[in-house]
Amino acid sequence: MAAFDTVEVTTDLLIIGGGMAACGAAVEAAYWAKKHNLKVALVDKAAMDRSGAVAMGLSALNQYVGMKAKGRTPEDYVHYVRSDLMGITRDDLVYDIARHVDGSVHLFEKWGLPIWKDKDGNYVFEGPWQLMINGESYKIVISEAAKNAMAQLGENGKIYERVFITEPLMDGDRIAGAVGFSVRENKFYVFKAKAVVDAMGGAVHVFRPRSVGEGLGRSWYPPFNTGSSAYFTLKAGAEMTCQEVRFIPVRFKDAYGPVGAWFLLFKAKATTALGGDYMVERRPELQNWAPYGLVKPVPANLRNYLMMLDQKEGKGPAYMRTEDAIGAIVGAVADEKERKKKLKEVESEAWEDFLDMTISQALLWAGSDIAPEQKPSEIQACEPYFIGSHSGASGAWISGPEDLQTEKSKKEYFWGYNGMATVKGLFCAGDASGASSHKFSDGSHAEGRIRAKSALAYVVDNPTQPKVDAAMVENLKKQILKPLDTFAQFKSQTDSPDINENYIRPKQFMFRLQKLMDEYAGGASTMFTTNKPALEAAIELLKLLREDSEKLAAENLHELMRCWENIHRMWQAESHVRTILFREETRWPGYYFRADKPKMDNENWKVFVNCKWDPKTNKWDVFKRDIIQIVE
Ligand code: SFD
Ligand code: AMP
Repeated sequence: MAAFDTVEVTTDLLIIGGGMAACGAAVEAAYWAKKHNLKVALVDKAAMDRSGAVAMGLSALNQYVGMKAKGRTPEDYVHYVRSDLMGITRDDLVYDIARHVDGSVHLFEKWGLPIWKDKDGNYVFEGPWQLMINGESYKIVISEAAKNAMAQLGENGKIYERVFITEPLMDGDRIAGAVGFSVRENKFYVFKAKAVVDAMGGAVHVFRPRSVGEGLGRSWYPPFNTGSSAYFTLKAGAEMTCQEVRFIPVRFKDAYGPVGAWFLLFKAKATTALGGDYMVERRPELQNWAPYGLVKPVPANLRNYLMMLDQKEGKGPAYMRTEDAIGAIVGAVADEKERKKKLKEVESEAWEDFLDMTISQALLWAGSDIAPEQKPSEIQACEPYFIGSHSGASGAWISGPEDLQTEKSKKEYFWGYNGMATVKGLFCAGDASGASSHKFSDGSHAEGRIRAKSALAYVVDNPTQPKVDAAMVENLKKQILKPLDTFAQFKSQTDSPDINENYIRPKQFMFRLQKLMDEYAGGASTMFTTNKPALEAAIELLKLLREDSEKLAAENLHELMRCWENIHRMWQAESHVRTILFREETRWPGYYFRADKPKMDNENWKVFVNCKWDPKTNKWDVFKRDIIQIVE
């Protein structure tokens, strides 16, 4: 076995991840930890300044309730989220984030994030709930605040970067910490904690991406988030929810530039190649998805679906009519000099939208001679992603806040600590927590703050350090480092290191996973369509893949991380396949279609589908949970 030092860290609260939710958790944890003289450790697989989904920056804060500025209420936000998710949402969780999110936004501004203002000093809204920002350095601003807060704790606040967390540590039914390894030096980390906040983001590259060759890593969602959140909760034995609710964004083709600013701020329309506006021409179809199809805005999956209907009839590709939108904005200005000024202003806003968060889209525009004021740009549905914080909903099933529960919901939605999974001491935020969509970057930060506060309340109430069995840790260490040994043992038995009957390298393993998910579980190549036999075939193939995961091989630390990323993806995949198989209806056309159950069935399926893997029996359980309406 390769020589690895074991580094042991004992803390009260462990925050796993360094993204939006984790940074929010760090800020709040520092406050409560100082008050109670407790220790906090944060661990990120990357460098916090540029880690996670916000690595490149963002161009908007997508959740701003505007309680003071607009007089809106968290109830209003719950209504929006509920219909966008076709009725499947936890009112208590969405409400809780909505009542705190404005606070996070105001903190961001205080920390130096430039939010657009109009001439009267009011925030510029992109759409009803979204604020425009100059967001290239968004993540750095957020990470700096988290680091400053942790520094206030002195020796009691520690940040570990470039440490990849692989497995949870358990003491019976209580979380006891986590283990992982440095991606830069031969060090195996054992974090012992009384409570853990899981905030490792969602998952991409579970399905075969549209990008090929050198472009392979290009996807909308960041390639660094690989299903670790879901793996961690599943392996801890926690209940998951909405694992079927994947997200498929429509984006500018090939470089995945965002469309929100075009649709909402610039009021652009999209048409298919033959010129029809599918949102107008296909409107009668929305009746079939009532009541949700009839609300405004039309739910994100139905917007996708109407476009896909045109494409299925061979009317693609689809185009964002950027030239018409810019023409309309500029044309509305009467004075010629002012019109020219307006054109420059809109052009620069259009380019900045990409430069703020998807730089490669600006490069693609430049490289393919696209001037948005002159010609339209192609848009396309991406591949499926797991991102519970955006318009998907996958994640752990967590306890809600006590004060929002009704008598009925309290029995189902509350078990002691706000945001705790069904495993004691394990808290989840951001993409890691389910059924609370549309929290985006700033709502995830707010949720992280909420979680840290209740996780530390849990620590105060449960001050004993859980037991960690040394033999179990040693076993985990062997298992986690095994791919390095496998490669070292067999590498000379081939003249091509990629092809070897004794092992499989992580990239080939990932291709196998993506191919089976794409072909059997409703990927892009099947227009997101699947059915019962196809899903059953996927489960069989996943079983074989899991057997072969024992033979993963890693040449170095970086590849070792790749091995574990793909094991995490595989578990995310299995929970997804089992859940879409269980839900015998099509509720989110545009995200996926069950061709054998093509209609929405509110009578039987207006429920959550939850799942759980039992660590003792190695068996999956998939079951229904009631939706309890809390907000009228
Ligand atoms: O509009 C491990 N999102 C947008 N939100 C907005 O508010 N405005 C926008 O403009 C947004 N746009 C957008 C968005 C996302 C993406 C990918 C793009 C564009 C291209 C959504 C938000 O970004 C998202 O909701 C939040 O970031 C979610 O926060 P969180 O904390 O759940 O995830 P994270 O920020 O990605 O952080 C994850 C962290 O975990 C680390 N990590 N650490 C240790 N061990 C492991 N095994 C780990 N695995 C992962 C990561 O390094 C990271 O620190 S728009 O275009 O849609
Ligand atoms: P996007 O860039 O697609 O991630 O969108 C950013 C925000 O705008 C998200 O809150 C989306 O749900 C919302 N959005 C994008 N396009 C539309 C649209 N056509 N109608 C309503 N909301 C939209």
